[in-house]
Amino acid sequence: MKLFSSVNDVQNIDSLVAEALALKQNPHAYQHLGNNKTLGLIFMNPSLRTRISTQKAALNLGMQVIVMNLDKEGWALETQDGVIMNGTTVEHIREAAGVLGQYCDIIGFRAFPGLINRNYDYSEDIFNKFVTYCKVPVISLESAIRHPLQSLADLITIKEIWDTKHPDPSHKKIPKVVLTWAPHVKPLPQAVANSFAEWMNKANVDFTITHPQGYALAPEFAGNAKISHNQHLALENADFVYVKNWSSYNDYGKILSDGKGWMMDNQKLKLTNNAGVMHCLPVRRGLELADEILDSPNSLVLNQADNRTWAAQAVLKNILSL
Ligand code: SN0
Repeated sequence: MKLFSSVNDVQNIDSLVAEALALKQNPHAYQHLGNNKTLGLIFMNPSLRTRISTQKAALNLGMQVIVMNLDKEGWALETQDGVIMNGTTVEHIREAAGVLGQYCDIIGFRAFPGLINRNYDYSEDIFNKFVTYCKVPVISLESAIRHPLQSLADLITIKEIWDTKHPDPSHKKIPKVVLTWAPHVKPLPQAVANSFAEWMNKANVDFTITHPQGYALAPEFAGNAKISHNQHLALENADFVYVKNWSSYNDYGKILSDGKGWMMDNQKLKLTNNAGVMHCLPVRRGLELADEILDSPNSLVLNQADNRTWAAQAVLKNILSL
């Protein structure tokens, strides 16, 4: 693997999940693989889990890690080609990425969408330019429209919990997974939801997406998922419920209503098969998800965050083994 930007960069998602779970059992088994190799983590937006878990994963593999919040600590970045840079931008992504690629063997890069121009965001312009100009393998730390390390950690979590609940290896049942839209006060990217859908559509699960009218994901991400505008019906017999807000794709980047009634709470949990409740974090308590769920054994948010390390380590291991 030379690029980890979406599920399409992975040959076999089941083997990658198995590899991550093996690393979780034996974190230091490959600590010489990363000797004398440098990982750069470059952020254009805030991060907690992605930054620390990827750093931890690299350290487990014996790598050196350099982290930079480029948006705050670097020169103002120009990403458009052919502009006369007589304004506020100081350095072009062609040079910035080119330079960073000389200092690092692998680079993780994060850039959120502007949520203003859909075609521009969905072209992944900034991420793709970074990949082109840095000339070393790149891991997406969340791009304008995808968050693949999160989705891999989510799939690891689902597999881990499902297998623990059904220890008999001959069990054939597949879990019902529901992605449910949640209210929010800020227009958020579709990235986490897009990626989760993209991974679930490839995984061996029964997958439903539920959201109010107007929040349909892009068709290439929704894929063959079952879609429902009735959250109660969608939640029936769910084994896993993934809670996430996203802004509208059709009315691009907009919040269409206050989303009243869509917060996941204990009342709705009763409709499910005692589901594990997931969220990528950071979560707005009492708005997206009720405290009573986050503070209950049904919450899997810390399991997911823990699995971020093993997701990142499996990906790094693959790139280092090139
Ligand atoms: C990001 C998102 O893509 O939804 C990162 C998730 C991993 N989340 C936010 O930006 C939350 C911001 C907020 O104000 O709650």
